[in-house]
Amino acid sequence: MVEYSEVEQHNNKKDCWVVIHGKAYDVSDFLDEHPGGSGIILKYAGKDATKAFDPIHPGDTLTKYLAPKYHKGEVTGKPLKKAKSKKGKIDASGLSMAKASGETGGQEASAPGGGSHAGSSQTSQTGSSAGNVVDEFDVEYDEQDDKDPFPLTVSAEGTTSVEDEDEYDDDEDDPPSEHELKRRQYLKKMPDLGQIYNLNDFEFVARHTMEKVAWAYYSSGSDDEITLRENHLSYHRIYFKPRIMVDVTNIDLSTTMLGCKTSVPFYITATALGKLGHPEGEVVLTKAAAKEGVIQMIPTLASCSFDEIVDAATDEQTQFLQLYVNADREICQKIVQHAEHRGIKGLFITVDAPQLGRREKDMRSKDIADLSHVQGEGDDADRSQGAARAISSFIDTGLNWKDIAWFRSITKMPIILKGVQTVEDSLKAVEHEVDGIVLSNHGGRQLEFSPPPIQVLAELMPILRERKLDTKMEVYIDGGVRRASDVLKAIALGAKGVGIGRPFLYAMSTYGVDGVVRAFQILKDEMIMNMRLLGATTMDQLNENFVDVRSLNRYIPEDKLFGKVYEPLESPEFKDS
Ligand code: 173
Repeated sequence: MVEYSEVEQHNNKKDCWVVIHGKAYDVSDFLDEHPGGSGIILKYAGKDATKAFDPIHPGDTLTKYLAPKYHKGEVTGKPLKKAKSKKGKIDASGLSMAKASGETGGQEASAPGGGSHAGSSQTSQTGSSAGNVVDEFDVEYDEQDDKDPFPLTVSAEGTTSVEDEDEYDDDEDDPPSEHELKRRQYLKKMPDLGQIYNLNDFEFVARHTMEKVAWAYYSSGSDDEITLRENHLSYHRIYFKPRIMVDVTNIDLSTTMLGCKTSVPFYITATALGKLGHPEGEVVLTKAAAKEGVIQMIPTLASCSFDEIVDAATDEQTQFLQLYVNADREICQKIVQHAEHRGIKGLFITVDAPQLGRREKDMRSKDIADLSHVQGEGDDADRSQGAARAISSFIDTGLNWKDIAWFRSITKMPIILKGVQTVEDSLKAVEHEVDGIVLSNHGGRQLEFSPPPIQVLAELMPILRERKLDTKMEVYIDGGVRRASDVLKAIALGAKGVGIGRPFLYAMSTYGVDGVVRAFQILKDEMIMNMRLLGATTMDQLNENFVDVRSLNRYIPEDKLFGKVYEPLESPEFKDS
């Protein structure tokens, strides 16, 4: 047993303890070895680091990597509280000072736990100034909605609060930010799941209810996010060529991927850090996938351990593995062979991320520079690294075509390159006899101006067919998919399956397993309808004759006048009370 007051003494670089899940650990000797750098740990020196730790580290990390002598035992007592401003209120003038000194977005670094499932959060503030409260949600509301259901007010003393609510949790170190107060209001008034009609609705609810850091991490794209947007918008430049007078009574959505049967032509693609969105992490997706017969690709950088995710699956379920290739090939081999042993049906090697892209939303929200409480740590902390960049340092920048032979030598699993972005590399992949490729630009999170995958697919498939190479490997695609019509366009153009990432994360982060199941059902529903209206009853029947891609590379001017009179679709409403 250790007293909390004792833990609080060990709060510097030479002598650093942290509390994780109620236990104290001495991490002083480990600071310099931490793959994410020492700064992120020092932020929690002498404090509870559980919320930052959980999304990034599988449950067995501490027992596996920290020798028993560093385990200091159960912690008793409570941390000394910081002085607070008035209960339920934020001192707005204090916040504006933080902003003036450049400390904007001073979020707790990688504070985990988002969505309705998270416990109380621990965020500091975005700036605002007394008498002139600017809230990001207000701004968004101005654009999208007539009325902000949870307006912020500024009182005479210059304090800010959400109307009618007293939201200060006594267990919190710091007063919650305006943003955080508002998020909690939205959380209480979430639309019922029945009010969610499409995948964008999940995204809308997620944007308002997820913790800021989690939302920033999931939603961000690289640079100006042009590729992120184009991934989706490019689907709009493809039209269908529907057939009439076809008996469409029975529709079959099932297909195969790498020889494995699946109920639908889409799969859950790999996305890192699931516990940022939901405290149970990726197993939420696994459970939902089991209910609806959807294939799941397990990420290397999941919050749950690989075995936890495999253990959560039923015997009938199919899972693939996404692999970030470790520069240490021994580790890499162990991961791959363990996956094969556990029944993984495909190895998806990520090839578009020798370095992580600059994702500025993410970087801003993960400012780890707040080291003011740590002795000996000044203003020189590296502010540029989001958690993702920091934990990706193991990825082998030397990965190249010759390595495929090595992978072949260590596994019998099908090998698929994930992140192919050109026709040229697709043809090279055939030459190297891989079993498949995923046309992908990592959801617009890596190279800005990498082409939209659907555009590459439309260019690639006729070439593969002409050279009789289309049967040599399976072609998958991901990025920007939000509707079943997007999925069907890709299948018609020749994709074997379509990966969907963020929408399922948003469904998971907002409504848990039920949310993800509903997301699957919405897509299935849309797909059956689309198939009937297209005049096709099975995936096999869909081919390039069902789509018109002539507009894919065409600039379509905006019609401003029409834009003014058109009434946009609505997002689900948060409840009044
Ligand atoms: O896109 C990502 O964020 C990603 O793939 C990643 C890579 C390394 C660490 C965490 C996430």
